[in-house]
Amino acid sequence: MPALPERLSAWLAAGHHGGMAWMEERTGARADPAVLWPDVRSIVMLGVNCGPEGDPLAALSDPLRGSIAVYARRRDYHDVIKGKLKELGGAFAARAGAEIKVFVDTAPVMEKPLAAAAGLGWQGKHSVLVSREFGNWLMLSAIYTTADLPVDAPEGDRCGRCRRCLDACPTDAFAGPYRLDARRCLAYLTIEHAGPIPPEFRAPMGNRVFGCDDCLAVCPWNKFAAATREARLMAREDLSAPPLAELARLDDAAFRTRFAGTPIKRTGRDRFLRNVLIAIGNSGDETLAGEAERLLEDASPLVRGMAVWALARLGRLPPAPPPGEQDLDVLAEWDLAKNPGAQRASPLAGAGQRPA
Ligand code: B12
Ligand code: SF4
Ligand code: SF4
Repeated sequence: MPALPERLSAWLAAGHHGGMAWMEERTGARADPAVLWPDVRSIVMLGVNCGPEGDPLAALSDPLRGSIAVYARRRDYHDVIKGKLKELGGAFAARAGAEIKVFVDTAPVMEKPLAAAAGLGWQGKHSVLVSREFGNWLMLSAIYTTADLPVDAPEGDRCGRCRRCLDACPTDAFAGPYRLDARRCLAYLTIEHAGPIPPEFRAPMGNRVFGCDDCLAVCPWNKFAAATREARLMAREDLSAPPLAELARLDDAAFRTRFAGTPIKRTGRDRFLRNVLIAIGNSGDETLAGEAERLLEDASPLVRGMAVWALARLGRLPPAPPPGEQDLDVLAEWDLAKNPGAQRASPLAGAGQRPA
């Protein structure tokens, strides 16, 4: 994959990774498997079908509920796939008399271009791997091995003139076909981004409280996709479209209990509540204003700040901050709510703006 080091460097140089500083580390190993493990001779790329049971975007049309990305409505795929990989890799290593290392998601491994090179599919214009058989719903993993294996032919690009994924993006996150600016992507903003979500992305977020599937769901190649048959990866009923009023009441302990073993635990309670409050603001439903009012007194400044935004959007913001409010970021939200034209004082302001 000769173009890979240059493409990774260009993505990082453009700042498209935003605050994911871990993407800047071990770039040599990420772009070249032989730097990660000098003894590697072959890579076996695997995909597990995580296809949804119904319309993946159905939850977007109910503003009183939170929309959670398909991959997160169930048990954490890292745990499920790691177990399968160890089993498969162990059996392979014993038979081949070779060494192996297994990876799913978290190592410096570029899983999409590797999977494309191995013939599992191609990277669509949204950059995700598309499979002719499974559409957009494969989760990827890798077995690196010292065994010399025959090489499969790569899959060619089958996007043609289609650009549905690019046009469907609610935040215009693509700098061009195949080039995602993560700073504008709701999957990044709702999951990886730590601080307040820049104001320009709050309304387009709608009710997405964890991740986003829009660019995947509109792809015409999903017509061949089927729901997952892996019982441990089937959607949990209580995670499919939970009521916002219920989510807004989670304290730390309740958050940990409810989302234990799922990908959602990654954000922690405060970041998740930040997202829930934005969804409440976007709901247009005043019956949810009481939840946001209560959270004006929350211990987390991140949560208090988004409660201000939600109440302003619902037209229910009190005339002044609670007397004890001293956090500068929260007070900046009050200023912004009272004078929508004013520049945010937070150092994170503009973090999501695409450079000219
Ligand atoms: C960082 C990361 C993110 C970031 C950045 C996403 C991104 N596109 O890079 C954020 C948080 C935004 C994210 C979001 C999502 N992610 Co993610 N993420 C990753 C991770 C950890 C690394 C990806 C990476 O290396 N990015 C660096 C960039 C430079 O690489 P790239 O995307 O391949 O970019 C290529 C193109 O730009 C291309 N290119 C550039 N110019 C040109 C020009 C032409 C002509 C061509 C052909 C190509 C081309 O070259 C680059 C190198 O191949 C991988 C796991 C892993 N270790 O690989 C999961 C992974 C990509 N994520 C995954 C998923 C499921 C998602 C979400 C769908 C989750 C959700 N529902 O909310 C969204 C999808 C958003 C999207 N459209 O990408 C899956 C994708 C599975 C698949 N079938 O491909 C992965 C593989 C995890 C896994 N183990 O399954 N993710
Ligand atoms: S995941 Fe959502 S926000 Fe991110 S690029 Fe795809 S459509 Fe856009
Ligand atoms: S929606 Fe169209 S352009 Fe995007 S990945 Fe699918 S086929 Fe390619």
